[in-house]
Amino acid sequence: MDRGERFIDLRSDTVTTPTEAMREAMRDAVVGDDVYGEDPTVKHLEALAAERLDKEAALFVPSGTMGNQVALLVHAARGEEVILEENCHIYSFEVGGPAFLAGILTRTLRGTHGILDPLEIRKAIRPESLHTARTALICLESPTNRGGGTIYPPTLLQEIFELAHGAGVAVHLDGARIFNAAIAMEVPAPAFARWADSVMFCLSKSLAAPVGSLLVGRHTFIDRARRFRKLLGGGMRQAGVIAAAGIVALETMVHRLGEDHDNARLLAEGLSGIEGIEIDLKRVQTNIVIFAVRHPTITASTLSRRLREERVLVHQISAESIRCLTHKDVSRRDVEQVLTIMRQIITA
Ligand code: TLP
Repeated sequence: MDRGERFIDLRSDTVTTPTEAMREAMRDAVVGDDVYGEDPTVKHLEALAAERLDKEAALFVPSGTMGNQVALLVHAARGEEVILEENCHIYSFEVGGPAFLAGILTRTLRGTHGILDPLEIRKAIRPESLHTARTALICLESPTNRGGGTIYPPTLLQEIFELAHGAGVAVHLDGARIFNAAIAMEVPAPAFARWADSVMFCLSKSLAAPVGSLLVGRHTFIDRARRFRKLLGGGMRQAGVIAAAGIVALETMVHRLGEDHDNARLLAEGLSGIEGIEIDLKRVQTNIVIFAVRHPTITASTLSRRLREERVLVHQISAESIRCLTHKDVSRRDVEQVLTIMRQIITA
């Protein structure tokens, strides 16, 4: 079981390193100044992203966080309200961006493993009144992060989109891992994207590009988003160097995501047989595995620490819970090793 210095890193799929093909594409990228709109590789990536999600246009942004925050800035004016799930990334893990940057009110609802109920959304949309903030936007996250990789099926997205539009409210989809959802549900990504006015997805998570995310939507939306990206300092110059890796990511890394999902399932099923570990196997639909440690002598933090000593990295997300993500730098054999190590730690 000697892995030398190598860690099995299950903290996130953000830790993936670029492939050789990405590095080559980066070296050979034809570039220009993208703030002048002169970088052909960025343009190519943006066109490809729009095409892959069947939207009119796309904007390359440095991170998922910037993509989401730019979307909020476009969709909602100061003092307006946005409805979101209480554990979603935009609300919980973007440093208070909605308040700090956009000056908007956040109306959080509790979902089931991150998935919102359309009836609750309907109730939360405010009728027009002189006294209240206008509900401007609903943000959905799919696959969910803290929900454990759960997915909004297209029919549910459609229901929410139609009720939102009926009330004059826009929908933004944080689809950081939208291609994981597409592969897991065996539907094309546009089947999700069509039910949102804007979608953000990441290149630097399970698709393994080193940097970058895309925001997609209508031309009018992207034109406004470009201004806010500049305002937030996200106007990048010879960004074709990183966009080139993103093109390779979209062209070569989507089809292999099923492998990560199989490995996540293997991990989850193995964990379910270990004493003191509680896991809901139904929640494991993509590459995310969240489990609770409820053991008489071992806590989640002891387990994380012991795993680190054995060169396995996980992400402890609460006093009891641990999150693991599978990705292209974690093999089936790695998962088997992790399970063996976990059993050893727990039975020791
Ligand atoms: N998630 C990261 C970290 O924030 C924890 C991770 O390791 O999962 N939306 C979703 C659903 C995300 O999971 C993330 C990142 C983002 C947005 C933000 O993307 P970045 O990190 O590129 O700003």
